[in-house]
Amino acid sequence: MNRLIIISNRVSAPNQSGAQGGLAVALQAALREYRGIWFGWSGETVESFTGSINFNRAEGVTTATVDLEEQDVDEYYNGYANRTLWPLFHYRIDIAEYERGFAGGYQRVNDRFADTVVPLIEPDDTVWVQDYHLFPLGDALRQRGCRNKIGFFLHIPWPPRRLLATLPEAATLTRTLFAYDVVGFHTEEWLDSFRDYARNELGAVEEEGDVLCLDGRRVKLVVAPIGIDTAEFVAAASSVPARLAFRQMRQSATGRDLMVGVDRLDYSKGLEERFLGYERFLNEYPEERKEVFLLQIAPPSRGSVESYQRIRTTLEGLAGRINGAYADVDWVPIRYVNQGYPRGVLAGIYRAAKIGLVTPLRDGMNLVAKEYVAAQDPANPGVLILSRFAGAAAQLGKGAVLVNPYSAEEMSDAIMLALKMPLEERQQRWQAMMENVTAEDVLWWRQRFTDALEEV
Ligand code: GDG
Repeated sequence: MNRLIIISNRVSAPNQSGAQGGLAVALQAALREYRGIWFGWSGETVESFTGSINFNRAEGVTTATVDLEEQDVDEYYNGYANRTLWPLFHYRIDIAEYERGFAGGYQRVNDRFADTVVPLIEPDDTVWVQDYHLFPLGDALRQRGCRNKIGFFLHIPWPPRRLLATLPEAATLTRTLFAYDVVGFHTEEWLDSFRDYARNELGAVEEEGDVLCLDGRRVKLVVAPIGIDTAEFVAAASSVPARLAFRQMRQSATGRDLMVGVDRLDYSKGLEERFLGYERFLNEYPEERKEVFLLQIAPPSRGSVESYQRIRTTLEGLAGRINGAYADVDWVPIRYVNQGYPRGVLAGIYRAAKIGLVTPLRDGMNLVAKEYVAAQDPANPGVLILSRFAGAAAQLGKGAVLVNPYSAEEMSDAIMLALKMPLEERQQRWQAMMENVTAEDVLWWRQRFTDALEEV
């Protein structure tokens, strides 16, 4: 394969030790294998947009970043991406905000990205655009004469047709995806929803081999579930920081079972419902109460968006209420932590946890589920409790205890089941999940997508 040009909203420095989005971690691993460039926003703002590029090379990855104007960030990032598309694509039309100003800023930034990146693209390069911030970028590149192969991967769900129809720009936005050669999704379900919209609302026609055709443009659809860098994570789980964290957790648990949740502080992750499910468990099984506690790590994200400030306040209240109602002098049910930790430390904490709680209300994939599996001790693995509504359930459904996160009762039952699960069953379930996490890792994902792109 020739050079790979990856374009995403943000570019983050390799091996950054703090909290990182799943996408950042996956792309760094993928890019290390290829010659290529990772292009995107620096995270910085300037008075007026210049399009000047800042190049950097570290750990085998070349990054190229641009600064945006404050208005760009307000309308494109905080606005259209985080206040319009993110809630809508996670089925939350009740909090999605539809404003023309956001849509205008979104298109402007996509055009700016296209103007800036076009001179970097050589004729043999393959271009791979990432995620919902950049739906129209392929179209903008085509308008500037780019004839390269261009692929697009969506990291979040594609919502059902009738929900998407509430977005004023739904048709235009979906139409722009036909500028790509290949469009990828984590699951069959998200792909089906896209196809359903394109066929029924736009009149796209299906051709053999998951190809959709609209106004003479053809796009191939692929399911490519993202994985983690499994070998790296398994190694991280026995690194020195992991072993220290493991020991520290076990000591502070004083013989009790640890349940762990690790999520960006986001309403899609079902944190409120998780706390309520746990509260239900505490209520239903008083004799089990002090046998277990929940460590919830939730680094804040998107703090300038109001719905994120709200969820933060709600969770603080809920954690306080539950701890207030149930805590004793020698035990607190929830340790609620609003900061990020280095990956090695996370891996050690996962390994120390008898239960991994991954219960989003809706999630494109969810990498924490896979990291939890990869970090386990094969001789004594923990149990993954996983939401049916995470993309990861399609791959890990055989080994995980699947739950409906909207039901506190189901969550409570699942916690009880996991706590009492015999070693042999835990090992069998873990084995099934680990086989998947090993075989379908991040490099497999990249290969599956780029192969599809090569073939068209
Ligand atoms: C989007 C989609 C899809 C979290 N806290 C810390 C930390 N993290 C890392 C985790 C994991 C990543 O962040 C989160 O990834 P997820 O996949 O769970 O979720 P999103 O950020 O919402 O990612 C999602 C993903 O894109 C990829 O396609 O799976 O569905 O929503 O890697 O470990 N990392 C560190 N410290 C923390 O405190 N170092």
